[in-house]
Amino acid sequence: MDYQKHLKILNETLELYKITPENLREKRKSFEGFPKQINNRLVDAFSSFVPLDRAPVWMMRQAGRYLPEYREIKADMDFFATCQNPFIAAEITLQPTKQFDIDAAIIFSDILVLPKMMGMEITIEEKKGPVIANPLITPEDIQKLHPPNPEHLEHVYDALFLTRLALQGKCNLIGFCGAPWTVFAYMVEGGSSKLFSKVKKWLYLYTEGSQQVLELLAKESAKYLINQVKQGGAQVVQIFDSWAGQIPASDYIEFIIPSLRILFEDFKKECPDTPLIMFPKDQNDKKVIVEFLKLTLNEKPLVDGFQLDSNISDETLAKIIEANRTIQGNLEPGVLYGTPDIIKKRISQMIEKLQTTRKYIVNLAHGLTPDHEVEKVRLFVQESQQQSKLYKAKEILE
Ligand code: 1CP
Repeated sequence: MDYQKHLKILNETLELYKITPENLREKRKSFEGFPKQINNRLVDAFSSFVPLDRAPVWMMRQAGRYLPEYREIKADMDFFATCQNPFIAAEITLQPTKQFDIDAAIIFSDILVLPKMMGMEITIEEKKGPVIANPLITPEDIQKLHPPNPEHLEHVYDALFLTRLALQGKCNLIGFCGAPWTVFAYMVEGGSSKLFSKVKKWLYLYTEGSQQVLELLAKESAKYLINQVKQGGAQVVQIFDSWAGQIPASDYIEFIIPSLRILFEDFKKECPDTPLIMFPKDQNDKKVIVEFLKLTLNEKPLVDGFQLDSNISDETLAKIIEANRTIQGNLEPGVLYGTPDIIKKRISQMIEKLQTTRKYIVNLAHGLTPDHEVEKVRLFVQESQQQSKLYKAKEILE
């Protein structure tokens, strides 16, 4: 397949740095000094000192099917083929940065890339989403898992490296992984689920086996994130726990947070200065957030910021802000189906509520979906920036 015809944004960078498929790996391994950071708003939103003219803005799932230029590439290539080709993955990552004046790019990949490299046979099917041919059924199946061959993840670091070069410091670059619990849920359920009955059975019946897998995923995810930073050039990392809300807060604290702690600690030992954002979706109980806030290493927080969903309570929010951590979010993505008036109004309400801390990043409460319109997404970005700037100006006057 002639993938090179799809490299519309990346081409200039490849020419500038004389990068070819043959020399990419070697260039990355011997490269020093990324382009100077011109826009560092995302990273600065984790500092208590650097002044910001407005909150940074980016969107979860900003690269994807609602963009015609993404659909054009996808018409030719299978999903994991797009992730595994670093040139294509970088091109797709860059697409929303050309469409919108956003402050961050998130690497185009998937939370299931890691378990795929650990022995799970995963495909992404149209309309169905992820499908796993060999799910974990009983604890004996744990033996099927193996640590990923580090070679097999190098393409992700290559894609990050290419993206960081192409961004030319115009915005920050985010790396990510799935949280152990959410990845484990896919590995057991065999794909998307409504009831999560299989993974709950594992958690409460095969508790020891579950802990074993969660711990293995935590350790491998930490290595993966460290490499995304050190080898690829990611400047911030986010951990997606999309199915955090499937179990009660007390069980999340007892069974899930210990594995997350391993992930955070391993990561922060190697990358103490790289901001880490946690997204415990639908797990808003104050008890859970307090547990996260308690986690430290050498007196520094392990979790630097929280992605908020749309149901965060005022009480939980106050706890996070009081602990001086960054907040990110949280416009309900469905609002972007609405009229310009309602979009503007909801943005204004969000900013009034969340920009009360200087450590604030504008985002949605969950990802964009294929049915979002590009123009409405553009309105979200422009309007959020404008309103955030006005809010800052008002703050200074007062
Ligand atoms: O057909 C296609 O085009 C594939 C659709 C798709 C895309 C665009 C999948 C399969 N993954 C992705 C990319 C992706 N996935 C990104 C890219 C960067 C960006 O945000 O722009 C990211 C961060 C993810 C993360 C991801 N994958 C999550 C966590 C975030 C979330 O949305 O909750 C989850 C749960 C997945 C699993 C997954 N992979 C793909 C799909 C369709 C799904 C969700 C399925 C489900 O609801 O169970």
